[in-house]
Amino acid sequence: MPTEPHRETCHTPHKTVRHTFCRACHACCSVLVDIEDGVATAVRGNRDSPLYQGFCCIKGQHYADQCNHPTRLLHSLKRQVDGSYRPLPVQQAIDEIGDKLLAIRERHGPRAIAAYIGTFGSTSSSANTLLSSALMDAIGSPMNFSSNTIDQPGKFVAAALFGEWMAPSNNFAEADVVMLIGLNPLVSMSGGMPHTNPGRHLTAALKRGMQLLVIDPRRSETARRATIHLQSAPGCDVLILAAMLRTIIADDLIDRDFVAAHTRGLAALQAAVAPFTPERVAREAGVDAATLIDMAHTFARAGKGVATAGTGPNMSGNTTLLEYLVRCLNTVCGRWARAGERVIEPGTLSEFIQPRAQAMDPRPEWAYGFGEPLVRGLANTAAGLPTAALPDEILRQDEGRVRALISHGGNPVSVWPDQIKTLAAYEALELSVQIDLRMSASASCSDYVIAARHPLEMPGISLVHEFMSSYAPGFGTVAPWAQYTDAVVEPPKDSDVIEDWRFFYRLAQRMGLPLTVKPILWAGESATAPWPLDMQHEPDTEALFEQITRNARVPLAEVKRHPGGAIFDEPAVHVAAAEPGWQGRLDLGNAQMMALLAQQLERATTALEAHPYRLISRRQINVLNSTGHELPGQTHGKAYNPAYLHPLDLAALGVDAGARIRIRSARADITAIAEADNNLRRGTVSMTHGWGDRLDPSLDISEVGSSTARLIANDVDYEPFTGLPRMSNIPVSVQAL
Ligand SMILES: Nc1nc2c(c(=O)[nH]1)N[C@H]1C(S)=C(S)[C@@H](COP(=O)(O)OP(=O)(O)OC[C@H]3O[C@@H](n4cnc5c(=O)[nH]c(N)nc54)[C@H](O)[C@@H]3O)O[C@H]1N2
Ligand SMILES: Nc1nc2c(c(=O)[nH]1)N[C@H]1C(S)=C(S)[C@@H](COP(=O)(O)OP(=O)(O)OC[C@H]3O[C@@H](n4cnc5c(=O)[nH]c(N)nc54)[C@H](O)[C@@H]3O)O[C@H]1N2
Ligand code: SF4
Ligand SMILES: [Mo]
Repeated sequence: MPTEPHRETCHTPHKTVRHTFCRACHACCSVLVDIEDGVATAVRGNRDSPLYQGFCCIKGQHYADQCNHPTRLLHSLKRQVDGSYRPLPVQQAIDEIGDKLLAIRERHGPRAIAAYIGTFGSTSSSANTLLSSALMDAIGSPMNFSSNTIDQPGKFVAAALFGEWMAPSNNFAEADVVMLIGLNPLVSMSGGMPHTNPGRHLTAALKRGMQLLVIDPRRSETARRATIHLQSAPGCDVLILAAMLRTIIADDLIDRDFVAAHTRGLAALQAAVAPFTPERVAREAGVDAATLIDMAHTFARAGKGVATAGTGPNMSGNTTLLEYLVRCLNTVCGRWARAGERVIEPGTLSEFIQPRAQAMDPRPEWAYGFGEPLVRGLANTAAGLPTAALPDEILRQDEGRVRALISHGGNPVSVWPDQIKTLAAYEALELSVQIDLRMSASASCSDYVIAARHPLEMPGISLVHEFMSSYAPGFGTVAPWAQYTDAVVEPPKDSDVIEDWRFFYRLAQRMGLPLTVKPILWAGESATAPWPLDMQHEPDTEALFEQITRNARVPLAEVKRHPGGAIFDEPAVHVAAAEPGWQGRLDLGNAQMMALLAQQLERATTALEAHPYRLISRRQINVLNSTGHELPGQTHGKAYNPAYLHPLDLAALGVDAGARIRIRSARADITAIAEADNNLRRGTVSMTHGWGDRLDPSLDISEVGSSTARLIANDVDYEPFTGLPRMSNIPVSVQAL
């Protein structure tokens, strides 16, 4: 075949296709990566995966762009006296940080050192959070925070107050009904439906007759496919759940056998929900009472199913009470797996614990706070330390204050509630370290920025997706899937980037601290003993993975035999019968929860004159919190987060779509760009968080977006157990500019 002569001398790129899984979120989608000359050029779904069936969302499709992006950090940086940043070798950064941490510990004690782990601390590699926690233990500091307590912390505290069923909730694969209270899994891949290609699983489930019930002030992507959508006013979910419980109990639709055998407190619950008549609640929530009753009946009458709540209502006040009532609803309807049933998702690489048809008693001490008290009387709980209290711990005026912060795979300045206070806290820190891929807002406020390896440059195990099923009832997927991946590319030439966990390891080496790793477990008691690391010879990631998975149901070596991942459902796992003489019971009538519920009808529900709108949270498919804003292919060039309002509200305000508006809360005001959305309930303003991530005031909001974190006060309207402030359902006013 004739060829053009100049082509012959031209370099032919070496192309390969590799299996891996996406670590841009907890869904761990199985994907294929095109690699040309050692550079990842494209990512797409793996059609051969029976679970994901070729799914790869827009974030995953741009995973290579994130890795190769010109703004990607390829060297660690140190802030200079004039505020500029200069690159330095990562080992030098580690040595300097280690020496400074030792000096701070020496002068002020270990508690002066805090760590914060964000979303990507855990998704980027399963070794990361283990090593950062081991370092904090070795330092002797309890101040180990995570994004869990600015998310849905009530899930953990409610479980502590309610008790836990020691087998899974009903699985989506067998559900006749699913109730979603303020979550939008078709966008967020969160719970209520499988996080592994949720759209595909939902279509199949609706086809087989499953009923989808959605409660959301917005006709969300998920609500659009619902059998019944209750478009209630934000912040009314506790009232709605109480009314549903009242209806189900009054109409005798409860699972009497399950309730009698495994619970206590039904009478207390029945008395507590009595005042919550559907008519009264419907008035408060601005919905139709008949629809509310229909929804309760549909949920209770179906054979199997599950109710689950998301970030929206959790952030609208009362995260613990909300999650407690969700547990009550599932339990009175008996939505838990029974003895002899096959466990649909028993976990693969996580430590295997035999599910049993029995209830674990409540552990209220995990809810009421333990350990050293923090500001506002907050403390550690089953959900972890209250992250919303950390800025105040840094800003404390006494000797006990926090002086150093290591932030890893999270972005405090952009996403912590109360940005004004967070910025002040960063100013007050003696040492701030940010481990990141790019110059995020938090990086630009830190003394040291550690350039991390991109996940495509690191081996990985898909453990984080397995943890979804133990997060809360209704989370998880429909099969035990696991995947191992090697690093599919090497970091760019001349770069100096580090696997996150090695940063913690080498920091410990520099500080002369031996590290002992504790197993990760989200539910149950671990049988895996902590293991000490060899501090002389740095282990490789493989060796850590071997350790982490050593009590797994399926050996890591077996998972590695399937480069594209696989379903590991043999041998089947069944729910075992209760242990003889077992006494544990779930508590439907916790006195404190019942008392808190009684206060809910009395609360002021009328919108304040000054702040007639409610700002509600949401997520968007193409970015993850503050990540991905810099990738034009991903944002389609729309590098901001609009403030969505109902067209009639826009008209009433005299605001055109695309115009600038001022949104004012009791805490602060922000400028935003208005957009019309007739899917919204009137009176709400729907916005994503994490935007405005570049702090340069010369940038226009159309280039960076608007920060909703500025509108939040972290110390006014917060939940007493977890310290979670109001981060949705925020009273605001809206004005044309
Ligand atoms: N108003 C309001 N506030 C909210 C919420 C809300 O709904 N409304 N949601 C809350 C919730 S649920 C959460 S979880 C938090 C999110 O809290 P965070 O996890 O703290 O925030 P992210 O924006 O996810 O931060 C991710 C950071 O990790 C970096 N990163 C991305 N990929 C990688 C990687 O592979 N390795 C490393 N080392 N770094 C990486 C990104 O550049 C970014 O700086 O925000 C909370 N804040
Ligand atoms: N694409 C994408 N996926 C993500 C993320 C992302 O940023 N982008 N973030 C990840 C993170 S950190 C998390 S925690 C999960 C969260 O996942 P989800 O909990 O599903 O979060 P959202 O998608 O924001 O859906 C929350 C819904 O609650 C509604 N809502 C707001 N306030 C209220 C209220 O008071 N009551 C009721 N009933 N509804 C209300 C909103 O309109 C919205 O539709 O998503 C994860 N997945
Ligand atoms: S859903 Fe999550 S894991 Fe899957 S492709 Fe999108 S970002 Fe990646
Ligand atoms: Mo989250």
